[in-house]
Amino acid sequence: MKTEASAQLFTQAKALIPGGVNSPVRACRSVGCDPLFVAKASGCTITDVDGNTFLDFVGSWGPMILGHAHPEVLEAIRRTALDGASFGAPSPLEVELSAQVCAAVPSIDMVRFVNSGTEATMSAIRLARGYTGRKVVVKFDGCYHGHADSFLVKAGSGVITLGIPGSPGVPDDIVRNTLSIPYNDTEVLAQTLRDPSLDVACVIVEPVAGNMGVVAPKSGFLQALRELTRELGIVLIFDEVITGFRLALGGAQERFGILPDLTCLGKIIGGGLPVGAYGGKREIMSLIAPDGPVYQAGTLSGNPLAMAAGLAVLKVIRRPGFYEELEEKSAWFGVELEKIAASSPVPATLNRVGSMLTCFFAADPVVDFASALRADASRYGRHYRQMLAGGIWLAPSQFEAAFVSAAHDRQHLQKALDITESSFKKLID
Ligand code: KE4
Repeated sequence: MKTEASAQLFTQAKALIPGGVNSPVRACRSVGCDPLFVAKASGCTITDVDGNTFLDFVGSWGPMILGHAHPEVLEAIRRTALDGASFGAPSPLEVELSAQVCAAVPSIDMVRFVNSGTEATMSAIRLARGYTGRKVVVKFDGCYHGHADSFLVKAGSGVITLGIPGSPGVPDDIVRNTLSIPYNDTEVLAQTLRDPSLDVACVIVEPVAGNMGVVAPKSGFLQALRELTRELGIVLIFDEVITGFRLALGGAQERFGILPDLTCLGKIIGGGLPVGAYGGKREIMSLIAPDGPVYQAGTLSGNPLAMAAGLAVLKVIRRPGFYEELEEKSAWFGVELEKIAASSPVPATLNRVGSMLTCFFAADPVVDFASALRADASRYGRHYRQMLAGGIWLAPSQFEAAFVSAAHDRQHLQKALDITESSFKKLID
């Protein structure tokens, strides 16, 4: 595979941008190769600057549920751009998108748009602390909520991929007010939340974890979380930056029937443009400035281009049968992958929820961070490189999700299965 143009760009980039990338996991450090630079993408196909094409199962880490360059999304951006890109003043599209988000997500009465998932989650915990007057944030090992100081404690995604224990630069008193406990462990959860020495403001959770690889909530885990936080007056925050509008129109909270107090969104609602959002009960959201004293702001928040892209995506995913079709092909793909994993010469296990999935190179089920860390990440690196050589674009980390989009058809998925099967056979040491 020709990679000269990518290599040249990477050399230039490394002199200008830390690691040559604008987000660490893209550097492909954990999968033992240099990153390929993307020239364009359409549907489920990505083309790099050397002209190599790949079937994309990263989807820009989740936003591209429709596939890339969807005509209705492009037209919405093009048309809106003709009237200006950003005003720093209210405009109609943000009212329209907020109405659709509030109508779609069961727990959201009011919503505030920001520019990234990190902004959404950092604002949500500030709001929870302001609402309760308490300090401690409880998160779960292996979950990732963006790079705000409070979250870089036993975090997933790029933090674990690069083996960064936490992050230098995060003051101890910040870390002291973040408790990270095992995902799916209701006993430790109850002990922690009931500990009288802790003044817990909120619990933030990925209702389906995507950042240690995909890990589903055990039966009763989310229910226990909801009941305990309600009993103890703790704000329950669902970080649905990945799962929002992915697992159902109403996200994981619709799929599992558990309503949090606050929800964080991102990725899909921006259609590929920078958008995050946080929302929830009116009683809590009304504390946000300028209605209330909890401050949060943003120059480009709610900008027309991003709102137009998000509206175009929601218009497509709200069409009858969209989620049923996505679920049906993802389920078929998952069953076929499980068959390949079961007959694989090396230990492999598949976790899938809806159209998000991870193949762990592990012999035992992966149900939390500790079991995810027992996966063979170096074997995943070999698999990654073999899949890329076969034309399949996977996440450059064992601790991420792969995504099926509306643009993947059975032929695309069958090709991915064939390449996966041949890659597994070559993983024997
Ligand atoms: P951003 O600030 O990257 O938009 O969102 C942070 C975030 C918050 N919550 C969840 C559940 C997330 O998954 C993320 C970001 N996801 C990662 C990939 N798993 C972004 C990819 C990257 O860091 O380059």
